[in-house]
Amino acid sequence: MALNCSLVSALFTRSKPLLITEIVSGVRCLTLGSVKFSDAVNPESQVVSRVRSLSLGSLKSSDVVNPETQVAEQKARNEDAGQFTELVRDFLNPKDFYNALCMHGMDYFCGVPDSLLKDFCAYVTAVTPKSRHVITSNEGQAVALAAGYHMATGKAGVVYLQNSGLGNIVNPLMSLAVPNVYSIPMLLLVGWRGEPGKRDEPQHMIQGQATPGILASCGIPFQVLPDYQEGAEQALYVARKHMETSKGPYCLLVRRQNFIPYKLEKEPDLYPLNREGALQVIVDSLKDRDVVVGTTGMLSRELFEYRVAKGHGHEKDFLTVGSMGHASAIALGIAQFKPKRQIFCIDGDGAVIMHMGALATIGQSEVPNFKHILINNGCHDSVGGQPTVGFSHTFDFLEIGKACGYRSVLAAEQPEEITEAIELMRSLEGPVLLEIKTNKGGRKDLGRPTRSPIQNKKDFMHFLAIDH
Ligand SMILES: Cc1ncc(C[n+]2csc(CCOP(=O)(O)OP(=O)(O)O)c2C)c(N)n1
Repeated sequence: MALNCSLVSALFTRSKPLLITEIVSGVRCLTLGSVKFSDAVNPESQVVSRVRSLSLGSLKSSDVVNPETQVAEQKARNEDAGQFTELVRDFLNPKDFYNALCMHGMDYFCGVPDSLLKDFCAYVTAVTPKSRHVITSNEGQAVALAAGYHMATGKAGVVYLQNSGLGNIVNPLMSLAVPNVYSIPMLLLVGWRGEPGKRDEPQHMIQGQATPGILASCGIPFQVLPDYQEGAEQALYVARKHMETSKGPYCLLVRRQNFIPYKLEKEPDLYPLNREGALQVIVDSLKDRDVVVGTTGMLSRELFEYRVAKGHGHEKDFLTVGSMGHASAIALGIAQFKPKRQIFCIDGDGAVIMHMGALATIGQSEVPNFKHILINNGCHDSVGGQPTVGFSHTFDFLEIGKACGYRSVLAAEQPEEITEAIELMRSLEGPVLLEIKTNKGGRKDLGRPTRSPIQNKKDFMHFLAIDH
């Protein structure tokens, strides 16, 4: 097949390559020394500050407070609290907590990054040798890895995850790690999204409420990780003692903003676009009846905002707000039963890697209208930018896609290449895989969908019902 484009840098058929805050500012109500209520915070500024830190709608960039500023502001409020120490808001330093873990003999780390743990995960990534830190494909794999580590060393590893990943660990926890089966001690460090009483997205609210119950039904003892160093050390002591005696997992639930910021060094940009730039080119290249399934994380939020900016409705897009790694299977289910429509799944590298078995299922399915677009930014950008294997020189999504049975695979980087590749995908028999490598990073002022998941599903089903 001759392609009149420098745009698609690689295209293969099956056999041969063709080409191609809640820092609510509420604590500052007392001055140092004599208590003067005249200094109490103006309630209006409190409201502004609250909106700045947490609005679920779209934010203006000027309204966004960076974490360092938040910490500095909070330190100032803490000073204002004076002798009212009960009003002080504490933070754990990732470094101190890391050192405390090591002192308790827990110096092997594995897991899937989480936004609430991002500063801790960033510190682990920065200081731990590769042999003692593995960012795993999914959370269940981390539990299994920690089990292997324990059997080889007799020690307990640290498994970190977001509570969204609890479902992924239930099987290896219950059939491998718990005291009544193989009895494997490990420390689970779980970011508690959707903690009751905190504002969060619908899927996190449900998971957050269920989190203690899930742990309890699995028989995993847990406590909330304190936000001050002495408390955290005490919790680690309890965890270690528990793991020594019961020889099973112990869990620390990590609340929002428990850690002060720690940032990984920014890597140089290698590609013409970032995820959002690539997504916008994709959306601009789609046709009216095309169906989109967006992956978990920032991508679906960017998609939602771009539809607003373009004056489109949202009915063409299914936003996979949770269910990380399952967008492609959702799209496959649609493609099988909507053969006249072109189904585009827009995926992320972390998500594809998390449930990479989906590539085998898709590759072996004979679904000509399934079009898979993978935006590979080499990291879990939505939760702090910790690396995936997506950019490794010895790893290749397109080769995997080919080996799984995708009819064609393509690569594109430049905007014109992406447009041309999507046009080409439309004419090719699926399943087709297009990889777009991008820079990491996104906007800080990204809003969240203002349509609920149920509204999204209803609109989307109406759109799917159009049968021509
Ligand atoms: C089962 C599960 N584990 C972890 C998360 C937290 N999480 C949300 S988005 C994301 C990263 C997704 O990475 P990728 O697919 O590469 O997309 P990017 O954020 O880089 O655009 C993670 C780990 C989750 N939502 N669900």
